Amino acid sequence: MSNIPSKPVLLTGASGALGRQLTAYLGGLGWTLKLTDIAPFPDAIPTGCSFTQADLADGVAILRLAEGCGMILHFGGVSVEKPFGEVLGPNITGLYHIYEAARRERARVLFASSNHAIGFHERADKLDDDCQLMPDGYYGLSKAYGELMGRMYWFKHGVENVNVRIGSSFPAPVENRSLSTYLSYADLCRLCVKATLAPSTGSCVIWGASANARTFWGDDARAAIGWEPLDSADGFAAQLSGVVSGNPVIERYQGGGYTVIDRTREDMPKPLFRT
Ligand code: 15L
Repeated sequence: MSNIPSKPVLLTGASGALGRQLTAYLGGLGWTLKLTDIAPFPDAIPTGCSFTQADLADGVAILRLAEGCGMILHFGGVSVEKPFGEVLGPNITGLYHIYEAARRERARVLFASSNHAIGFHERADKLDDDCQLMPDGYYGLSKAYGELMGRMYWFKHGVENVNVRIGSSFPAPVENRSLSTYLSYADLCRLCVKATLAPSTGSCVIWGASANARTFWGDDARAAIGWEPLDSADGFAAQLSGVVSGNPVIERYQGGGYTVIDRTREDMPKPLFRT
C-alpha cells in the first residue's frame, strides 16, 4: 500500500507547534498538504504543498480550502485554557465549519482532542476510551464537545473521525505528570499517517501518548488503524519523578495544572464515581 494518500490533506493549525512538526514530516513523505492557519506560516513550505492564511470563523474559506481533500487533520483553534468567549468561536463554531466541509467532501477528520476533555479524572484511575468525559475547564469542555460533534457527524452523515486525546506533546517530558502523558512528536506524526491511510475508522478515540509505563490510559481504537507508539518518557523517570507542583489538587487529577485555573472551591471533592 502506498504511504501517500490519494487525495490532498488539509492541515489546520499549520503554524502551531504541532502543525509545524506535521508539515515537515508529512511534506517530507511527499504528501500534498493544504496548510492553513490564522497566523502566517513561519517555515519553508514543502514542495507540493501550499499555505493559505484563514480564520476558522470563515466557513466559506474553510469550505474552499477543503475542496478535493480526503482528510482533514484539524489542529487549529485555541490550544490552552482561555475564557469561555475566546474558546467558543475557534473551537466550537470553527469545528462546525470543519465538519460541514468534511461532510461535503466525504472527507475523514482527525480531531486534535486533549486530555483536558477528561482532566478531572483521578490520576489513580486507569481510563479506557469509553470513560466519562470530565473536562477541566472551558478548553477541555470544547474538546469534549468536539468529540461529541464527531460522533454526531458519523451517525448522521457517515463522516469518519479519529479523536486523538493528546497528552503532552512537547520536545521532551518536563515534569512528573508528563512521565504519564508525554507524546513524542514522532509518535504523533506516525499516528496521523496511520489515521489518514487506514481503510476505515468509523468514529473512534485514541489516547495520544507514547508508550509510557506510568500511563493513565488503557484501551482505545489504535489497533483498528494499526498505530503503536514507539517512544516513551520512561528514560526521564529518574530525572523527573520529583518534579511535582506541591499542590494537592494538581497532583490528584490527570489534567494537572488546568484543574486549578480559576478554581473557586476550597475543599477537596469526593470522587463523583469510580471508573
Ligand atoms: C493540552 O491540551 C495543551 O494544548 C498543551 O499546551 C498542554 O498543556 C497539554 O494539554 C498538557 O496537558 O500537558
